[in-house]
Amino acid sequence: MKLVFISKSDKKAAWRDSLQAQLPDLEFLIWPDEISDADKASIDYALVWRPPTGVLKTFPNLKAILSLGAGVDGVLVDPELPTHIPVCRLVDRCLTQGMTEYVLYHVIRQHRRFGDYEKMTAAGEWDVFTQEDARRRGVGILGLGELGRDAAEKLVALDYDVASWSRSPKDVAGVTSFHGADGLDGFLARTQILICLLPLTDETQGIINAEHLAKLPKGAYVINCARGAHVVDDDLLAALDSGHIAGATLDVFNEEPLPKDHAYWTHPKVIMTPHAASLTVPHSAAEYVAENIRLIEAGETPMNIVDLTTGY
Ligand code: NDP
Ligand code: OXD
Repeated sequence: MKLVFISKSDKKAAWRDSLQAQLPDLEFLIWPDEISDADKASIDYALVWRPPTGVLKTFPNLKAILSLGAGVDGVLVDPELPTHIPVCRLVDRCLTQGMTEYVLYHVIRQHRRFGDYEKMTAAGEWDVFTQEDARRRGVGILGLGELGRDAAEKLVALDYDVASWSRSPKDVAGVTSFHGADGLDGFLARTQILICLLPLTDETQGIINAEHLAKLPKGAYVINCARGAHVVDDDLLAALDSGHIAGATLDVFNEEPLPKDHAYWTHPKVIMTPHAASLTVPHSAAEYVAENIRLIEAGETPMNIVDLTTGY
């Protein structure tokens, strides 16, 4: 069995070791250095992150394309993507845990005004803010999938007033479910801290725009840890500058790395991380990838096949 690894990741060796520990018979070949044209027909699986356009179709006998990330926008963007084999998303314990840590940290930071305390300390000021009740803090999560759901459940455990917005209705204890286009306005109206955990698709691109930001209550806070293209940057900057939006935590950007002259770098109401909200951890993600390969080899359906019509 042979797998081609197509990614600029600096964790190639860790992936090779972790996958071969799970699947000792697997030959792990790194594209392009370890692949000759003659090898291509013998490759069974492609493990990929943002593969260059047209590369996947040069492997004629793939059984599946396995994504190194939860989001597959960087795979589906290829107009020559082979569509007769499954594309599988990554769902992984460490990826979910990392995202939940990120969301909880930034929600609590905003709710308890720890950012304001940091600024006061730096300015040598002493003051105490009112402590708000988490039960009165409306936290809204766009996307209640693998990542959104785990974050929602842990926010509920901390007593926040949590709502979600998804395509289909949800039934998660303590989470008020909104869904579909008709549910969006009601969701936004009660959301003081907005978290985006949607996949990037034609339907969700630009969803954090002037119209939707205006429907959030004044003083709302935005956390985007999904994809940069969910946000219309000029609209978010205008809402921050008008004071309608109190601040934003941004992990992902329309262009990555964020250009050095972008307004976000110096904006006093923006805090940023470099697409690091949650990273794929090879030793744990390899268990999931190996299990998917075992399923396919056993003639069974792999987990988390992407629906190419909805794009996630
Ligand atoms: P899932 O596919 O499990 O969940 C997606 C959720 O979004 C589902 O609840 C789905 O609704 C909802 N959704 C999709 N389209 C729409 C729509 N048009 N309208 C309303 N709801 C919609 O994804 P994950 O939770 O695993 O991952 C989410 C995203 O997080 C990834 O796509 C990726 O972009 C991002 N990510 C970012 C990372 C980072 O470090 N910044 C790390 C990992 C992921 P329904 O349930 O009804 O289908
Ligand atoms: C992912 C990511 O989609 O890392 O997994 O962004």
